[in-house]
Amino acid sequence: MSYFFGEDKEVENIVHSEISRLEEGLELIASENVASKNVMLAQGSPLTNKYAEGYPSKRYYGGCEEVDKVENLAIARAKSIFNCSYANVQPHSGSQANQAVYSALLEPGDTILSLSLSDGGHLSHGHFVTQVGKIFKISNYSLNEKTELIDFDKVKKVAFEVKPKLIICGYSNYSRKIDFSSFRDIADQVGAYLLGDIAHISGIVAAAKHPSPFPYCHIATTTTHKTLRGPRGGMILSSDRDISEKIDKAVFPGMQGGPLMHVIAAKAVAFGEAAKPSFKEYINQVLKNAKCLSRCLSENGLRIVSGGTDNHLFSCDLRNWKLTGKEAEALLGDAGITVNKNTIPNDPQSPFVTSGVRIGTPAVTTRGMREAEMKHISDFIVKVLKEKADPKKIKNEVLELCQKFPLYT
Ligand code: DSN
Repeated sequence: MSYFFGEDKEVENIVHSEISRLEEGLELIASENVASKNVMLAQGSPLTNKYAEGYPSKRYYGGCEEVDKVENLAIARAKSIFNCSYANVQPHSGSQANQAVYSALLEPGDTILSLSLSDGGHLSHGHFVTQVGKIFKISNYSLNEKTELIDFDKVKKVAFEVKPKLIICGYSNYSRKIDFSSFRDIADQVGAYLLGDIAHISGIVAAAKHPSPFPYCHIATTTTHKTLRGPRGGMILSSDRDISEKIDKAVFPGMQGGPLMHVIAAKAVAFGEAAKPSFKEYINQVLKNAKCLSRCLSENGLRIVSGGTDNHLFSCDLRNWKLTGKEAEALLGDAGITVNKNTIPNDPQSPFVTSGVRIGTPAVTTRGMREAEMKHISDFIVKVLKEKADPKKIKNEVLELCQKFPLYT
């Protein structure tokens, strides 16, 4: 695929090099995907020029008739695929969507209860290095040490101790289904709101291959670019009218200025794609591929956190193979395989080193890869990380595989 920037060869060259990197390598970062050409065309459209502070029919600028239509379309499609009565499609990112929820529902000093970052939670769920961690009191629940699954006894115990105003479920590095109903039981017992951060799994929810956060969560947030395969951005969903009004005010004017109307157009395109039967088939294959790849690696002696996966990702404990996450990320990078280091539960290493890598199948599945290719990918990983083969040699084999699955034609 060729992009022409006319005069700006410097930027054009970088974009072309990035396209080559994507074409010639295996993208296994669980939070990344490959947006369609139609998503990119909408995102690259002249709608980038429009200021539209406010909401459809209630803007602070003239000339919003057309962008009103596209925002309304994105909202209608989002409500339909997630089966809820409210969507705010303006958040620029998942973290900003979460911050808008906190600002709408909480007062400074209120307590948020979330999964610790090291067990698979997310920075924006209140890590102490973030603004959220400074403004609110943060308490964490952790995974069950034996099963590495959500331990509802632990969640309940800590919820009763700290009496949170908000409980967050939904994670960055958790490979099992989320039992929203059990979280809601606990939230009701302590009088807390329940937020489902479905950033990672929203595509799987849209395809009805993971239980919906509704009606259990008061509110759900998501990014639009992970399994949902849209443009980079965020979104907030709910079916509670009082909450929705507060969220709208929290997003604008509370936190953000002008919405990115070109990105909202691209979100509308992605939501349209997610409603098609072909998207269900895609998500089905993402799940099959994640199961297959984790099983192949496990058969080669790699420990998979919690023993496997029910979604698009899984977390690998590299200690059996005497490697840190940082080392594994670099070695696989040299072989043209992109992963990210990630802490595992009770990780003895720092978050910058880690004992694990997280692996996800959304992007390679978009390329058309299936179980047969997952077996090849497992072999590449085993050769590089376990058998200590020269990554540069494996890179040729990776390239051969990638050339059979062109990304941009
Ligand atoms: N960075 C995203 C992820 O990789 O899960 C979350 O923000």
